[in-house]
Amino acid sequence: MTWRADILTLFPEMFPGPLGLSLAGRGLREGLWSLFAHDIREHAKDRHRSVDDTPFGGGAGMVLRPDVVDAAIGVALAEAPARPVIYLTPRGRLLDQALVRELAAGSGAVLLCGRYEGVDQRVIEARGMLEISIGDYVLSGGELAALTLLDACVRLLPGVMGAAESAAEESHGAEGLLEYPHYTRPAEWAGRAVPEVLLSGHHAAIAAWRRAESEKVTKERRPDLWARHETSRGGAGAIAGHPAAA
Ligand code: 6GU
Repeated sequence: MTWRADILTLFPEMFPGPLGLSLAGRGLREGLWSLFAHDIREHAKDRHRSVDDTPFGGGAGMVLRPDVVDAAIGVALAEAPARPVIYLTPRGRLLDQALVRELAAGSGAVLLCGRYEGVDQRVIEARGMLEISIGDYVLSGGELAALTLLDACVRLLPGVMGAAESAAEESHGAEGLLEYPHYTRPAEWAGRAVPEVLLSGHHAAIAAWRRAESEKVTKERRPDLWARHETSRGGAGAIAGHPAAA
């Protein structure tokens, strides 16, 4: 079976969007993964097709109804049940490469994109949703977050990227370090030379220089990643322990 994503959204026209281009798009056309965008509004119960309502307790904005969202999830899961249901929200746990690897290693995901103020808490709990955020800033909806998460997962699927890129992901990403800087021709440009060692043809020296550059930039820019790199390798599974992983 191919890795399958079902998106639940009020804006299905946003998909596949950028994922229809480049390597992800080619993989999609070749059947290496599949994507189905569902309009949440198709699961509205009333003749006004309402999907949201005002929040109990008052306040601004609208909340997606649990019955409508639950029906949409039911239809999506029926196609391939053994998948996590992910709710994209700035309240979620931060997406990182370890979680991306776990999701890519599974059979796919159902991705719920919120709009308005959010989704009724009861359906989040009833469906055992995994709540995920892509960073500490606020987007106007979960759609761009879903596209981001999918891009990160799909590039890890077998056959989507060339062998060279796959190998790079293994050696770099798995180490938890930032990448070393890259250079190409011309060897001198605007009075700036390429680091001498890269022109030496000395493969061990080049590897050592790149490693040192990776460590330097990680220490400087991301002390949090550096600390994690130093203390642990891998660690507990990112999804393990979550009800949706069962
Ligand atoms: Cl997943 N959704 C929204 N609306 N904003 C976000 C986000 C998600 N992650 C970061 N900001």
